[in-house]
Parts: sequence; structure tokens; C-alpha cells
Amino acid sequence: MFNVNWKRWGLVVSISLVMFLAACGNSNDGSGNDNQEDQAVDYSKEVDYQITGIEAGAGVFQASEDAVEEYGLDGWEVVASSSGAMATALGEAIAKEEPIIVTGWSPHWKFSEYDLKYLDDPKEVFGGEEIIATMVREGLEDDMPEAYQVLDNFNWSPDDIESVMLDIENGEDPEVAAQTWVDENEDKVAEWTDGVDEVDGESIELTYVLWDTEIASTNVVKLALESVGYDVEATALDNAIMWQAVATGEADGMVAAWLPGTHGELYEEYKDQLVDLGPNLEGAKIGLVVPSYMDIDSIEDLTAK
Ligand code: PBE
Repeated sequence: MFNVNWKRWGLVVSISLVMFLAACGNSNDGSGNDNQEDQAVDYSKEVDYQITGIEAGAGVFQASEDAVEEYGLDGWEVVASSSGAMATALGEAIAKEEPIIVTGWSPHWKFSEYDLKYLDDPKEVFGGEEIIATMVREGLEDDMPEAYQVLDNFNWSPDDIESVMLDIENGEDPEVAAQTWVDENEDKVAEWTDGVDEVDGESIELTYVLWDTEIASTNVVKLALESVGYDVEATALDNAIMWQAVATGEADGMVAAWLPGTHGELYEEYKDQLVDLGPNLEGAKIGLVVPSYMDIDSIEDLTAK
């Protein structure tokens, strides 16, 4: 009995020693600031106290402004632009190995294209795992049961959406990229449309925002609806207007609801006026994103002006 216990302790001690030595080794790992356990560099000044944002109506933009406040980053600015401009700025900074902090989200092609990381968010301002949900207008189930069924069935994975996004990023027209994915994934599309009666050119209006994720998903759903006979129009709007359009019935539906955090306030505002068809994708996330070559891991490593 005694012996066995001692052996066990011996093992625990050896494992701890190995882990300790490994940790010591890491802390000197090419950081340039020798013997310092905490390698975080404060990039605040270098990035000019700016977070490169996207559309001001995006949830991740608002969450970034909340983060500035919660982490006491006085004098910082979340600079509004567009998803495309953010991606361009990110690419340019990476080409020059310069520091940059962007409002980021996944799934997104930028993670396949570049080495990136999310900054830790110990205060959980950006929330945890997100889903993307489908919302339709009240009455759609009665008026257009076939479309309702397809929209209700629509469901895919981060890998699926990323492959469409990457094609678009590489210069493919969004409609062509969506068609390529549909051709290569007939079994998945069949799951959304199987048993759904054909319609005869009925018009349906989807709405979305010009974010890379939503351009990809909306184009794919459009093709699925067309395959059962719908004439689909997809209108790009600002985020809040997209939610309002479905709530008021001006649009029939959208597949771009990021929950529970990103669009949580809009959901609260409109949830009684629309029909929530649940997740169409699981495993999404938002946060502050930086190139991996930056020696920083947490939002807490940034400082006020
Ligand atoms: N996004 C992409 C959106 C949702 C989809 C993360 C930029 C937002 O922040 O609202």
C-alpha cells in the first residue's frame, strides 16, 4: 500500500517538474525581452489608440465600444468603416508586419488567409459562443409554407460557409461561389428541400447585411429557394433596418441573426414581432482580433491614452 502511494507521488512530482521546466523554456522563447515572464507588449500607442472597426451598426462594433469602456481604455476610438475596408486594412498591416487591432468574427476567411488570434476578454464583453439564427416574418408559414420549410431546414457548418467566403475573397462572384458550393453539396441542399412542394415563381424577399458571412449564407439560401421554384430578391440593408424589415413584414426573412450576444438587443426589441426559426450555424464568435506576430494576448494588455 505504502509503496504504491509513494510511486504515485513520484509520478506527480516528475510530471510537475517537466511542466515547470517546459514553462521556463517558453518564457525565453525568442521574445527579445529576456527573463520576463509576462511578454505582453503594450501596442496602444503604436496603433494610435485605434481599433479598426466595421459598420457602426454591427454588433461587434458596439461590443468593441463597450469593451473600450469596460476595460477603461480612455481616449481609444473604434473607427467605423466597412467589413471590406477592415479586411483591406488588416491585409495591408500584415504585409508590413505592423500592429493592428480589428473588430473580428468567425467564421471568416481571414482566419484561413492569415495567422490571427482573438485577444482574451476576461470581462466577457464579447460574450461566448454565438449562433447564427434564421428569422422570418409572422404569417410566412401560412402564406408561403414551402419557403418557410426551406428556411426552417437551412443549416450548415462553419467549414461550409468558410469555403464559400474564401471563394468570394479570391475574386469569385458571390452567386457563382454559392452555386459551386451547392453543386458540391447536393446532399445537404437536398436535406433542406426534400419533401417541399414546388412553387411557381412566387416572389420572396430576403434581407441581409453586406458582411462576408451573410453575403455567403444569403446567396446559398437564395439558390435553395430558387430550386423549389421561388423568385428570390435579396436586399442588403443596415443591421438594425434588416431586423426591423422582418419584424414589420417588409421582408420575408433573413439568415443573419447573431445570438445570443451580438444582436441581443435587436432580438429583445423585435422578438415578439417575428418568428425565430433557430440556429442555421453553430460555433460562431466575435471579438478583437490581431495578427499572431503581435506579442499580446489580452485586451487587458492595452492601456488608456
Ligand atoms: N458580424 C458579422 C456581425 C454579424 C455578422 C459579426 C460583423 C455583427 O457584428 O453584427
